[in-house]
Amino acid sequence: SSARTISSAPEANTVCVLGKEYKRDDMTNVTPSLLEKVGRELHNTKDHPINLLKKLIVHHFHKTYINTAGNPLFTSIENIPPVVTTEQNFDSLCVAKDHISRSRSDSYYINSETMLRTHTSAHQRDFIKMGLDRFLVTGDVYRRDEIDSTHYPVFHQMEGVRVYLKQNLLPRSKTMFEDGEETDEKQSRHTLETSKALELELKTTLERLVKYIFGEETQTRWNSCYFPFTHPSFELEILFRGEWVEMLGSGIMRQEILDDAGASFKTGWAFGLGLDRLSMLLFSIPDIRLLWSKDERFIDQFKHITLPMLTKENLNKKDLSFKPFSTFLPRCEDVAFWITPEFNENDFHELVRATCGDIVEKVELIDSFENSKTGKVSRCYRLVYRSMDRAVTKDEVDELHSKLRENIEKLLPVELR
Ligand code: FA5
Ligand code: MG
Repeated sequence: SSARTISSAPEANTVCVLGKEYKRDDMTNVTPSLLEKVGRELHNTKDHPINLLKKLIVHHFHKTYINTAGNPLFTSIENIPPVVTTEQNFDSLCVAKDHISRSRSDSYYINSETMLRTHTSAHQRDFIKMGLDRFLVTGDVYRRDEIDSTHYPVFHQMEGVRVYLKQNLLPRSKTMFEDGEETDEKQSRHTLETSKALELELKTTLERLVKYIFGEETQTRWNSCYFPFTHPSFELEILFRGEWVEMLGSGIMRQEILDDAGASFKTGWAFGLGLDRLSMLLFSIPDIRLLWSKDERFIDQFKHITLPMLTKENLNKKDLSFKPFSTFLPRCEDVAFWITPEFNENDFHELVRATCGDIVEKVELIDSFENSKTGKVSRCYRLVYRSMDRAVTKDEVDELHSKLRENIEKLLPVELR
């Protein structure tokens, strides 16, 4: 995430996104606070849960699908900026001109031609056109939504696409195509055999992925659903701690998309997987907003996690759970004293706990020096007062801290400064 995002003043007639100026018009609805998130790229942020999950999935595809020389068949594309044309996000995917997802109340527009992608599907056609047959595209996506513990206007998706020549899907059949009728099971141009073969490949691939992430015994179920760019379409849910959780949308790619990509003679399937909620399940993160935290107490908890620790064999053995921390502001107070040889630091910590309880989050030695004339040694400690569940008042901290000073004077072999 090297590009800096600067949001223009609302009255300016341009808007700056990832260093580029765009003309505002009557569709523009991106806000400065949203634009601050563009360029964060949590999926490319080292040690971030979304980055860990992305790497885990890419690793699975790379080791499972290889050619005879042992090289990965899927290309992973991870750095495509989220600014796309409305043509890429909607038209290239057969989304009708009056589909609700196009409205200003559902999507973020930079102007009437340019927007922040609402899904990674926006790149399907272009990468097929470039000649790729198997690829994954990971990126940040944007939708106008409320903010609560499971909804955020920015989240992350991984798109997966696989397209086939006849010899790779139906080597013994004469054709993948017919001039027929669309039914619940197939598009008009696909034979039923083609549609069923694609469905089987799609479902097998995705069930294998889920079992790799969550374990062999994971229960899954497929629901049929609707997307303008796939038919038939399927949604995959997994049973996680007794609850069915939606994991991805998928389906057989509309043949019109392949036509547009110059690949009419190929057929394919695609899926779009949400990374945010899955990473929350995997690491027991209770609130989606934590994913955006710049507090180092968040990212620090994931620094020790390596890919082998995330594989199914290890998942249940290792404790990967996120440990909640307070999001209230801290109040810091220092205490300094001259110590004697009898002073023991653990006794001091114990006294802090006995006097103040859990409200002291941290005790840190911030200064220590020896007076060259008297030979006395001074120590200064910083106490961080903070509660897990409420804002702590200044009066409360003042009272506790003076009580602590009293107790130090009374009970420890030190002289307060
Ligand atoms: C899509 O975005 C389709 N582009 C997926 C697709 C791709 C279908 C290719 C067919 C072929 P949907 O809006 O359902 O579909 O989102 C896909 C996944 O993203 C969901 O299953 C969910 O895991 C995740 N997701 C959707 N909305 C949110 C949200 N507000 N917050 C977090 N995750 C979300
Ligand atoms: Mg959905």
